[in-house]
Amino acid sequence: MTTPPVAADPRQQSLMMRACRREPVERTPVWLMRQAGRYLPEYRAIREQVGFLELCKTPRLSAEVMIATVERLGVDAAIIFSDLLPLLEPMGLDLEFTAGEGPVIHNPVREAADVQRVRELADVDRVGFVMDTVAATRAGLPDSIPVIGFAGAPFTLAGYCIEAGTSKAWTLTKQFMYRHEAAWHDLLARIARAVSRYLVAQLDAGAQLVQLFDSWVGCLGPDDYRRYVLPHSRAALAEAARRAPVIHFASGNPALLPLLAEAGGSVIGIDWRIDLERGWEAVGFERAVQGNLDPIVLFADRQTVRQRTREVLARAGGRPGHIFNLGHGVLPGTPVENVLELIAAVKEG
Ligand code: 1CP
Repeated sequence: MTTPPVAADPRQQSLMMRACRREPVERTPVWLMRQAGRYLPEYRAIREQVGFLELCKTPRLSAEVMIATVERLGVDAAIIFSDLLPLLEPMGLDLEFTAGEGPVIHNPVREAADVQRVRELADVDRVGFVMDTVAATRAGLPDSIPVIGFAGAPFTLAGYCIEAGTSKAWTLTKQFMYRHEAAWHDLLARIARAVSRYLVAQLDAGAQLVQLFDSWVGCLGPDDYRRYVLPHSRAALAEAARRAPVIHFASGNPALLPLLAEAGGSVIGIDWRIDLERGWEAVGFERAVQGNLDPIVLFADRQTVRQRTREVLARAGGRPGHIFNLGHGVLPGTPVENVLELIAAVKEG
């Protein structure tokens, strides 16, 4: 497939794509991590009919969920409706989403030798449903709305493989990392190669950009990030970054921001634990940034939501290259009217 030059391609001229390239925009683009999910009654209604993994594996429904969300919220980008974890299935991990408890992996990686049974993806056919979701989502939206593909970062995916699910402190993951350094690097290299292929396949299927989620890497300090994680995140991103903008997001530790930028990404995601201006300074003003309202602010009254939204915009200081988002995903139970208030406030500037 030949790609038209940026200036001639209407899909490259949206607010979001121009902000990724740090071009001037009429107003700040806005979308929200986890913008489709359990806080939306329409989504809960669909989930009463189908299980979560089944929904992910039904591209027509997944596309419908995200298209309806984009239309309802009036956001400037559509992340595909999928999840970080289905990629682990063709890699040999036995994944289940249990009601209420979230993801469970029935054959976790616990000993160094277990890494040998983690297969890197030779091709992406077994997650072809994700590429079909990208194509169906793209087909259902106007050129002004870019479609974002995504994957979990090597650390975050390794964390799920080792813990057998989610965790608060990622203690087993860190124990594995410190005790079995060679096997750790082997595991992350396998995951990084799979993620790289997966991101490129989503771009080939029609996504305009991709986001790498390192949701839980904030449990590490900067020296450990550099030693145990950075080379693998860099490997996961490099090929996609040659073709399209990449958003590199991590949560939990602002001290990692300069290292995230070093690993790669034309846009760096910033959480609320640092103010946006200082976070941007740490990333470097030559890159775009995405963030960073605390998602729990959305549980306050509408006036507070509006005021805190304006404060984030003020911290961006009118520099080119700010994409408004939360510092992490929308939480279940968030009042929908406050999400709409936030979006209206960003659009009013
Ligand atoms: O219906 C349900 O009960 C499932 C809830 C749900 C949903 C709606 C899960 C389970 N995943 C998703 C969708 C999802 N996940 C999207 C699609 C877009 C959207 O919702 O708008 C995306 C981009 C993700 C990415 C994702 N999955 C992340 C990264 C973002 C973040 O929040 O850091 C992570 C960590 C996951 C893992 C995951 N998926 C689901 C659960 C319960 C979990 C575990 C979370 C944890 O470890 O605590």
